[in-house]
Amino acid sequence: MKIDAISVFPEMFDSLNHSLIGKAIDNQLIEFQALNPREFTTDVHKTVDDSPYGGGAGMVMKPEPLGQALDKLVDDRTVVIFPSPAGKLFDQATATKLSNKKHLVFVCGRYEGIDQRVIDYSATKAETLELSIGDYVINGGEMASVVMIEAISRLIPGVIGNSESLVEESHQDGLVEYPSYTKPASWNGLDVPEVLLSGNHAEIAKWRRQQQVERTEKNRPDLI
Ligand code: JBK
Repeated sequence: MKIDAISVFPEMFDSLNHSLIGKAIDNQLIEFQALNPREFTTDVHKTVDDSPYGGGAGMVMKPEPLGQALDKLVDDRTVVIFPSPAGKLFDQATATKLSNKKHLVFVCGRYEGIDQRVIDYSATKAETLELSIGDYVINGGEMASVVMIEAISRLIPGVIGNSESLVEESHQDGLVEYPSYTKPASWNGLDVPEVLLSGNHAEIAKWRRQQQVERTEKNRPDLI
């Protein structure tokens, strides 16, 4: 898969060069590049933002540099993603769908957002999605893109070694994970649940499923 990001802070994507995703980039399972829209400015100050029409606080990202960056990267097989708190919620189902695509472009807004015409223009060229990673305020689309890229990349065959570790993990089956334990069996007066030491695999599976249901009911009733 090819993944591009358009961002005035391309260094914020350096974290992708570490860990499993970094290895997938090294192995050419994933090809990642970050492009700075300042490269497409023509004024001495390399201006990428301006004050909003209609007034209000903050600055809005100008359409021309982002539009030119899109022109350079996007074709009709690309999926363009605008991380935004105004977007649809990005979830595991979205990650799975996007992991089957050939080319993703993440367009990162800073400041108060992006001129709406950039999103409308993108939609004339390619499938275009506004996606939110959650209901909180961060300073731009970069870290939201990194989160989505990690969630998507790990679903690409070969990126994660053990396919079972993919299936077993949270949310794939609509419940949160069961609690995990390792040695020692007793630590600081806290004991590993007896059943996990029993060797009875049917009982262990039953206990884990019960734990998943209890934790989901307690912490994530919205999933039930
Ligand atoms: C948020 O994707 N998001 O959720 C997002 C992107 C950019 C700014 C934001 O505050 N929440």
